[in-house]
Amino acid sequence: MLIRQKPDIPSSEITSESSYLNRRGFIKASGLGLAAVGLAQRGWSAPGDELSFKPVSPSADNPFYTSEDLTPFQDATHYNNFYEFGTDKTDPARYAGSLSTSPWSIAVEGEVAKPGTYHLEDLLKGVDIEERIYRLRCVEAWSMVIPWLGFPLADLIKRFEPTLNARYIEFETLVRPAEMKGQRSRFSTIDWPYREGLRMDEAMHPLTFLSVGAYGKELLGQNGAPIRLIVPWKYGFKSIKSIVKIRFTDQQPQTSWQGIAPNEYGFYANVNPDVDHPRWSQRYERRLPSSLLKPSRIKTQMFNGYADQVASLYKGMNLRRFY
Ligand SMILES: Nc1nc2c(c(=O)[nH]1)N[C@H]1C(S)=C(S)[C@@H](COP(=O)(O)O)O[C@H]1N2
Ligand SMILES: [Mo]
Repeated sequence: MLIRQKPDIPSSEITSESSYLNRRGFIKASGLGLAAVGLAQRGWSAPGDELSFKPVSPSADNPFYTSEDLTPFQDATHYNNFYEFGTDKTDPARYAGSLSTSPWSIAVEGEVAKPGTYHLEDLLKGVDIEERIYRLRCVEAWSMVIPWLGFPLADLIKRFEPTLNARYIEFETLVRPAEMKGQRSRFSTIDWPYREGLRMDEAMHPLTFLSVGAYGKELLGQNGAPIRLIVPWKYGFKSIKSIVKIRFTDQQPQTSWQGIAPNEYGFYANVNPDVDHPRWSQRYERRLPSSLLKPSRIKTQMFNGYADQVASLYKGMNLRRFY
């Protein structure tokens, strides 16, 4: 999957949004975007390495695309939530570099015909990495637009052959206090591992994505290397990072944030401007980068703008009760 970078592009430039877009043009023009070098040859080990991928098709009716401005790489990688590395927005960028992501494996458990522990390289063998430009909105009312790289979660789920009892799917993040500073803190509110879950139909929905990269490169630690979930119509906390376990169950899993404050963070967590968080409104969001002088305040959209695709999943449900 490695694209050898042309030496005439200085690496200092690669991180800016405009050069990312230029490089996309470059990749397309040279045909490199689809030139794959086998993953097995190199493992899946180096956050920040170039990735080859199928670029998103920029058409107005493509749900995997938006024409909104991309969040600059610097903001997307330096304003993060990843409590395993601390609770400050700048902690993940500062401390996630200590996480070693190779080797990496994912345990698959519960209601499936093919449980087991799978090496990430094996899971990714032969997988076509595609690009999707998705909004991600944090429950704290900021949002970003990020060119994620990855593949549909549904493609992976099918390979494990869930049984008819598999009504929900639960995810867990790595526990490794030696490399995750936040897990060593005595003041941590989270009972590790970080846990999240989806209903099976949400998990199988074509928008639901497993990301292994962003901005043309393998994910950086702070964004959830080596593999994290993206559920673009839900508040960001559902999009669990650095996944090491997937469990299929017949019962709705208990999630980390529900455990901390069930009246604030529901299981569904669908973005909904009409349902306030108990401590703040959800009507508006700050699109990063945002500052006091330029707050970039925009209206939050129902289901984060993905209502056409997902509203039918919740037909007949009281979205105030199932928040
Ligand atoms: N394991 C784990 N995953 C996590 C979190 C976390 O603290 N730990 N934070 C969540 C929250 S609240 C948000 S908003 C998104 C942020 O993703 P980003 O930093 O890549 O933008 O990650 C989510 N995934
Ligand atoms: Mo969040």
